[in-house]
Amino acid sequence: MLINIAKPSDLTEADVTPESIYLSRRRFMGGVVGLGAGLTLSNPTHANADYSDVPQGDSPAWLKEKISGTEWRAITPDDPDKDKIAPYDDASNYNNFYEFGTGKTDPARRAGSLRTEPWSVVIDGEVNNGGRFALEDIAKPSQFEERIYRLRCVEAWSMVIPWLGIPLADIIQRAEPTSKAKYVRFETLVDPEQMPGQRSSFSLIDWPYVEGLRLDEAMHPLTLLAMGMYGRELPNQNGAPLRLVVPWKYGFKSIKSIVRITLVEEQPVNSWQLIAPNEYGFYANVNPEVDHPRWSQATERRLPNSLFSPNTIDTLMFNGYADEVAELYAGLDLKANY
Ligand SMILES: Nc1nc2c(c(=O)[nH]1)N[C@H]1C(S)=C(S)[C@@H](COP(=O)(O)O)O[C@H]1N2
Ligand SMILES: [Mo]
Repeated sequence: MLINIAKPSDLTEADVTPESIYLSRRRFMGGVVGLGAGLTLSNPTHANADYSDVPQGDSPAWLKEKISGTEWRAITPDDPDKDKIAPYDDASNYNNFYEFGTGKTDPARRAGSLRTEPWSVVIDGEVNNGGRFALEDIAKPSQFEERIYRLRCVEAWSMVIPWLGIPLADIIQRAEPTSKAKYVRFETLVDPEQMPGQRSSFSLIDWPYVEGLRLDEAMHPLTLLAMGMYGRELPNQNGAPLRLVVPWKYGFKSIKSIVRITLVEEQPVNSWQLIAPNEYGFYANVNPEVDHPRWSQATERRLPNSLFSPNTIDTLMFNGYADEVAELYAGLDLKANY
């Protein structure tokens, strides 16, 4: 499969428009931006995609500048009626981020203590061009893009979230993996002073929170390093200033507040695998046919919902991204490799 994502130079002026103009224009434009085969794209009038009420955060000037240069050319889920973007208030107040507590509202209440500036990321392991890089230098050479993706948590709820960021493949290519590099391992910050969940002696997780991808998954064009959402920087509770988004996998793969990216030879063991290996695997591809030992994965609650309108929908294979990613797993037993 080849996803032909247009280069900035291929885009017309209408495709690369500052946010403010874009936001007012987007509701009136009908055209479909022509990108390559495979990806379901992109009606710029995607239902309820209006971020004008979203409060702006306070991020450094370089990040604001990158965000205003975003290609507002969303790669979207394919059903704009059903796949409505979650209101910002839901996406930023119903979170899993155990570094700030295990309750869904703990991260929004407590993540204010995280200092995201300055921030640097170590890129090391099987690479020729590793080191410690300021976030700004990681972001600078890449074009920011918007990606409207479904996020499906293994707990059987989901949301549609508009992310901003850069393909992970950009970063990995620049690091120049050696021929031994087969997997990518990610780590979240460890700092109990800033992260109250890491001070709790009852914590399940052996910090840092760790995740991993196979190198071909990491290089896949859908795999995003997000630095923003809803047309602004990431709120801390969503993993500021840098988090992974892998839309065809359960949400726990999408590790937040990343400080280290290591190219490795062996398959990394992720935090949830360590805690309960019979419940959480390395792959964690969304799959309605492979149930979690304690609950079914056949359906999900699409948020926002309510008691009177539970909004239960069928879960899709690979979270609806099968056309793009199924061939990564040709020949792999998805029941054994959950
Ligand atoms: N470091 C870290 N990353 C994490 C988590 C976490 O607890 N710590 N939770 C994961 C889980 S279970 C989910 S569902 C998503 C939630 O992302 P969101 O809060 O932005 O919706 O983040 C993932 N990334
Ligand atoms: Mo999750």
